[in-house]
Amino acid sequence: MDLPAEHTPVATPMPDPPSGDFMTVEQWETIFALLDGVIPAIAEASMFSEKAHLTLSTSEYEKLLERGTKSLLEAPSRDSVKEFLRYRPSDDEAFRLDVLNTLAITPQRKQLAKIMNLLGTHYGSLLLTGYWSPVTQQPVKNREAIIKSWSQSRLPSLRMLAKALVTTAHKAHAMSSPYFGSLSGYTDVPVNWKAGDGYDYKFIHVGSGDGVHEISTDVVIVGSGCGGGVSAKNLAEAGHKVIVVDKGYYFPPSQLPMPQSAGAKYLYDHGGVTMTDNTSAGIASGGAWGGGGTVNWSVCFRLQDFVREEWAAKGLPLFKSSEFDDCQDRVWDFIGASKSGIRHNHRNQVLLNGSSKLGWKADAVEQNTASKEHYCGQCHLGCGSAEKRGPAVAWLPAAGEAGAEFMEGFEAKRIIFASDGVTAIGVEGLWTSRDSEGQIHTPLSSRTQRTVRIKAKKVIISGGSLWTPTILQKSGVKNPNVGKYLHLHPVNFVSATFQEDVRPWEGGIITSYCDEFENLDRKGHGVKLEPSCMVPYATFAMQPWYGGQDAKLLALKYRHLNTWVALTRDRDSGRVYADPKTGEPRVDYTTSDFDRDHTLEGVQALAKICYVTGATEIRPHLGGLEPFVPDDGGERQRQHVAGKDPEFTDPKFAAWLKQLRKVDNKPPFSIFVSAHQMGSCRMSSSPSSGAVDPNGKVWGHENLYVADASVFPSASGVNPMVTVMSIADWISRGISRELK
Ligand SMILES: Cc1cc2nc3c(=O)[nH]c(=O)nc-3n(C[C@H](O)[C@H](O)[C@H](O)COP(=O)(O)OP(=O)(O)OC[C@H]3O[C@@H](n4cnc5c(N)ncnc54)[C@H](O)[C@@H]3O)c2cc1C
Ligand SMILES: *[C@@H]1O[C@H](CO)[C@@H](O)[C@H](O)[C@H]1NC(C)=O
Ligand SMILES: *[C@@H]1O[C@H](CO)[C@@H](O)[C@H](O)[C@H]1NC(C)=O
Ligand SMILES: CC(=O)N[C@H]1CO[C@H](CO)[C@@H](O)[C@@H]1O
Repeated sequence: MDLPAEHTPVATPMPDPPSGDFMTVEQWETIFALLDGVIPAIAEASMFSEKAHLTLSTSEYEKLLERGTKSLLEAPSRDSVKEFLRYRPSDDEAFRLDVLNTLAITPQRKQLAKIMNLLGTHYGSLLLTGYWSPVTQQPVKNREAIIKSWSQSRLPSLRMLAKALVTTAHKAHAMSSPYFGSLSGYTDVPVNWKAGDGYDYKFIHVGSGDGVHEISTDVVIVGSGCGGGVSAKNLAEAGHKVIVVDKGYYFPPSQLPMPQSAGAKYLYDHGGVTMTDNTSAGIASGGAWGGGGTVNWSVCFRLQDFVREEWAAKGLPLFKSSEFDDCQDRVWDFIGASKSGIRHNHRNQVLLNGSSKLGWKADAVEQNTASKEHYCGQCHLGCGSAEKRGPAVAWLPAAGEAGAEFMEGFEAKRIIFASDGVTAIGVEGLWTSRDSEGQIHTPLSSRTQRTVRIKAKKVIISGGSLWTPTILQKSGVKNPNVGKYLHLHPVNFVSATFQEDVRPWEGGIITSYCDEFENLDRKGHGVKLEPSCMVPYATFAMQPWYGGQDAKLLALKYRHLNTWVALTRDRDSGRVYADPKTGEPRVDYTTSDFDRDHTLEGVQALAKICYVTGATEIRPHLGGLEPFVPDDGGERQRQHVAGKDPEFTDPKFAAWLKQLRKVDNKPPFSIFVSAHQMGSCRMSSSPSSGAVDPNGKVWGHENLYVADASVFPSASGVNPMVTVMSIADWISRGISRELK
């Protein structure tokens, strides 16, 4: 569909593809042959070659067509479904490019190349697949069977390989397939899109030259996200000279939301997902101007009393004080958090309806949209309306009005200390300009790079919970608590299809939640149930795989699909450290048995909610569990009586739940994801138990502060943005008093 120019965002060009030379042409062909087995072209045996298609007998093929269209209210024509089934992703340049983009930044790409090499030989193939002929010469059917057998293999390395192939294929398909649009009606641009007014940022620009460029200010803030934004506003309004730097670049509302591939590239760290070391969890963190605040889902929660008590009991009375109430109130008012403009989409309504039918606590959740109805589900890729009052829209502009200065494209490399090694006097980093056209996709040769040193009386690190500890470690801050105690709020997903027209990409992403299970251990650990974002890659990259036919059918049902998360307040934690080669954050975190027990409770609860709201298929994202599909056309679901637990009224469903518990959510094979990183430089009452003191000052150092989610004493239990902002409000006001 062609929209008039004023109704579509300005395109953000992509850089040239990365080099694919970490694998040979043969190795690439082997990979794509395997990916054909994950998401195949499907066609009738009599008419198409089995080398390029998963071929079915006429009756099988007819059945598939029937299954594919029957669940759809406004089903596309048979011919268009056939065309979609015949579509072979690996023939599509866009699909191949996304696979290349993913693998080029995968730390394990060398290992992968070795395996592909082995598979290309007869003996290697025999060993790994049981076939003498390499996969490129096998029919698609056999390739599909090979991946199935790997995914059930007793060898963890083969299961991990299967998981990696499945995730790569699902993500690339969701990012690139034109059929999400043509069959489901999804568009990258929200309905009635119109760019809001952006703030006219004037970024500091440094001339080219060999030497180090030096700048002086009162306060330098590293990171323009939720913590940095609030700190900048407070300090600038108090009359101090402030410079905010971010490694990311600013994208005005006229460029937002971006199409998926550009969004993943420019708005997130590490192409959209940072994997933990042993691939047990994928982490999404914001990486553009505005940080996580540019991509978050507008959910506003105050820190709950039980968490405030827990933190106060750790020797941090701040959290029970009225001063902290004031911090939260100030933030709340400024971002305009409110429930009054909410219009729930299908997924949010199902969560409320289902909870009510089961007698569970659930409610609507405040949005930072200043009471405007903001019926848009694509903020995950940036918000074009500028209605959401995030750092780039609200906090930093206010700081700018008060005289703060800004620098995009500046990656802080280290903190500079005075000769005592204790007192911070600034930061040093590498600045990369835009090109002469103002673009950032062109090669470095067309842009200026310069080492810049920003001298300051106070240094605030607000790089988020992955980068902040990394920067401190690389600068020689020795406290071993720096980087420890990383919490992730790990989630498991549950998807379900519904008969009715869902259009899952529309409507506010999280406008409701269920907190019935938030305190499962009586110490404040448990799960919250929340809806998830439904732009195609966000839900499809995480789908479990039950073979090629199912993968194709599911994509066809996108318009009828909903996904939720069981979000765990994790008691246990992991660790962040700097990659010795790249200097980027690496994460060592595996959801503990204690915590994932809670996640699994949440998965079961979500499945019950889907059951009582009439889902036609329930699909927890746990590898190896077949979806629940009612065999009675939903009759038992319709007979469900409010207040009853369906586990005790429907034996079929009960048996399936039993299977669910048996399959379990053991990492790395089941899928955990995090959008909430916290605690990696935690606040403490003494240097032996944390990284910063109760004022946010790094223990053992002077003039050096942290103000972001990494100072949380433990997991917040609620979506963290408002808590980050409230703590940053507290810390930055303290710094301002000190400067005076
Ligand atoms: C997809 C998504 C949805 C979310 N939705 C919600 C929600 O609805 N509600 C909610 O409460 N929370 C939500 N969150 C979480 C919330 O956005 C984060 O908790 C919050 O942004 C954390 O703030 P921060 O200041 O710690 O870090 P961030 O906001 O992540 O900011 C860190 C900034 O520092 C910059 N930086 C890092 N290292 C360097 C360096 N070396 N040099 C220069 N700059 C650097 C980064 O580029 C980034 O811009 C969401 C997060 C994601 C990813
Ligand atoms: C992942 O790493 C952690 C910590 O190193 C370890 O305890 C865990 O067993 C690993 N998990 C897997 C599945 O390898
Ligand atoms: C939720 O419940 C209301 C009231 O019973 C009903 O009208 C509505 O259709 C339900 N919505 C969904 C999405 O289940
Ligand atoms: C796109 C989006 O929802 N951004 C929001 C993230 O969080 C901040 C903090 O309130 C909001 O102001 C942003 O609007």
